[in-house]
Amino acid sequence: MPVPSSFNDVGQDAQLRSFVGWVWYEREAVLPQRWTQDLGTRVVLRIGSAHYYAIVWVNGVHVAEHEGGHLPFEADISKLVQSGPLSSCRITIAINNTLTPHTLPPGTILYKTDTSKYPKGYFVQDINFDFFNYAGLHRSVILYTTPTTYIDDITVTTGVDQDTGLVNYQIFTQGSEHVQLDVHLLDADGRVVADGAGGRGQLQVPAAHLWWPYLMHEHPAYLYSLEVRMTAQTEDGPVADFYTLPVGIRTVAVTESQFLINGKPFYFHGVNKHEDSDVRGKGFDWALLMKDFNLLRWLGANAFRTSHYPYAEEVMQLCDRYGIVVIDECPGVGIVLPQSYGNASLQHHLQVMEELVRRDKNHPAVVMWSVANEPTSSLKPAGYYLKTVIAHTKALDPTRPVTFVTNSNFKGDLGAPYVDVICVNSYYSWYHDYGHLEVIQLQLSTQFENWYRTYHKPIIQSEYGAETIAGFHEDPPLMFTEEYQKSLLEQYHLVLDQKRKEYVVGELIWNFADFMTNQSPQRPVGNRKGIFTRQRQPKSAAFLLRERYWKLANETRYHPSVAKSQCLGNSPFTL
Ligand code: BDP
Repeated sequence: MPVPSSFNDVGQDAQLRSFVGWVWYEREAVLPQRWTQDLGTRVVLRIGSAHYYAIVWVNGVHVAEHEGGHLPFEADISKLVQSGPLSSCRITIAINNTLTPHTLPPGTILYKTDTSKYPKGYFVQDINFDFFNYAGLHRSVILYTTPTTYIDDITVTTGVDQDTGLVNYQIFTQGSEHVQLDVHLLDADGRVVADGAGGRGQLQVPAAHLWWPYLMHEHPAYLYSLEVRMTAQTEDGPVADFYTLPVGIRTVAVTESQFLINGKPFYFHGVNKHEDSDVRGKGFDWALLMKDFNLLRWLGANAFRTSHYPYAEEVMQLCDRYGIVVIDECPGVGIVLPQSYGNASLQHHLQVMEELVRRDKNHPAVVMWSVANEPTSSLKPAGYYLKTVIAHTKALDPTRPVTFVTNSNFKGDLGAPYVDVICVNSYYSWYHDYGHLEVIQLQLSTQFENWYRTYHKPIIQSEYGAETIAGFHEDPPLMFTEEYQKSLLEQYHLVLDQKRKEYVVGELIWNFADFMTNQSPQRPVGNRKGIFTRQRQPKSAAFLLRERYWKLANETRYHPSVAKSQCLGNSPFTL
């Protein structure tokens, strides 16, 4: 079985495709002698993503267990590989994709006991989310080394004072109390612009280049490099560790009606995505990733939401580099049953947010955390649950707003009081009043007005869209045709254009591309609401959105003629 890849679509075996239970991966790696003989070397096994529950052994010895399919985990395996003359290392990973009411996402195993209909022991995995539960080793498994005294973690937060950039850093080391830390901040040309020393401090960058979103500024996504050098005297002699972290200097803030980046109003015009493609399922693939980024840039999209789980780290790194703004969502999708709001679920959800924030906190592209998608937020226990997860996330990261994405009625939503931005999904003229495009404007205006009147918080239309089979055409538009998708979007845009002048701060289409789901009578080989096909070819709506997004980019672009310190040409962006 190749890694990284989902196992489901690689074979020709229908049973493997829909398999629920334990699968086993095993691989022998030969390590360099220095790793196995130098006791000052720390050898680490890192697993980028194993969906869903994983148990790991090295040379037959249990080294790690991890719950949750979309975040990395690691194990220090030094002792195991340095204990004998062998330089080989047998890595065994058992993975179980079973989802229960307490996993994230949750699911239920339904046992079918009617023996007149089902064979003995028959069960199915039931889920309340709309994407295929691909499983396996979705991201790379790597072995790496550090010295035994090493840099374990860095937290960077940034601020701006007039035109001085402020970079606050905190460095955590392991292995020795007596370390020396030297810090340098380098600009994009490699020139040192600030120095520091010690485990925490603030670097000041006069006339700083700020990190701006794609299309908001002539020079978006400016990145500095934070170089951290650790030296220590240990029993085994002097030790050094070195780490470089890209740093974007930017601020994020939310008012009653605006989302501000670097103090300027930002309008999210972008997409919801999935990690999903032919053959590899949710397996990481550089070529696919670059294609997606080229499509996003072609489209003029400045943002996406990681619906409905954290994406690969490489995705986040590219967002930093290209200036694509991210709403970073955890796998809290399909939380609908009352059993999924108990203590076991809550505790796991808090743990997942800790892992997510630890992984993604330093990405300037990440401007907001989303703790869930469409939970049953009108259920009584949901209020305390969402309040607790949001408060915990804010405590972990006080610098970013927090939200969850709702499809509940504004009157009964028990989580909305705790979010910074209202993110609302609606499918007018698709799941409701289907075929009746003429009701969209009224229903959408009412939706926005209700939410704003109740909460006085900025609103993002976090999903809207229509199922569309590429190549289906009917005019006047009929459901499932490219014409219908386009017309539906146009109706939404008419209202968005009014409300974005007031308090709507973004629109994210559902979905960037067609994706695989469970089989159902509503899903013709997956969800077809993509503006691109699963093979990343455009439907008509992609051209419509492209025109709109570039127009929005020109309108909402920050014009620095008002800022004295920067000077830009006035030429608009062109398609
Ligand atoms: C929304 C969900 C999303 C679905 C979409 C749809 O958030 O995951 O795929 O509906 O039905 O409610 O297409």
